Amino acid sequence: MHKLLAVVFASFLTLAAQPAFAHGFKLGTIFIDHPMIQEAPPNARVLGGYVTLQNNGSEDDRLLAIESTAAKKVELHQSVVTDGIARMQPMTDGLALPAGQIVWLGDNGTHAMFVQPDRHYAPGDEVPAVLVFEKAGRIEVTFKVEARGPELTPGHGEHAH
Ligand SMILES: [Cu+2]
Repeated sequence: MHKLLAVVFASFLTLAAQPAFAHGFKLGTIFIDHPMIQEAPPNARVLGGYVTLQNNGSEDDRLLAIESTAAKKVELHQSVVTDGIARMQPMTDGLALPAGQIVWLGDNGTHAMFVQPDRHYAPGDEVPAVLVFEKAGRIEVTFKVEARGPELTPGHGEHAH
C-alpha cells in the first residue's frame, strides 16, 4: 500500500475505533459524560437534553443551571405523570450530585429543556452550553444531537407544556 494512504487509513481506523460515547468533560472532580440532545421535529420549540454527571469528589455538589447561546433559555425540568398525563415542572433546587455517585439527568423524567432553539439541529450537530455547578463552578460543553431512536430515553416521552 502507498505509504501516505496507509497513514490516512490508519488514522481513519483510530477515529472509527473511538466509541460514539467518547465525549466527555472534566471539571475538578466532576466528570461530565456524553451530553446529548434528542433530535426534534423541524418546528419544535423545545429540545430535550441529557447528560451523565459523575461526582468523584468527597463533597456533594449540585447542578444549578444550564445556559446556552443556542436557545432563548434552558430550564431543568422533571416530567411528572399525573392521571396519565406527563407534565413538566422546573427543578428549582437543581440536580443533586451526591459525593461518589453517578447521576443521570434523564432519570425519573429529568431533562434539560432548551427553549426556542435558534435553528433546527440535526443529528451530528453540536449545541454549545455551559453547565453551572454550585461548588465546581462553570464549564463549557457541547451537547451532541442524536437521532430519535426507537428506544426512547427512559422517562422522557412526549410531554405537555
Ligand atoms: Cu421539559
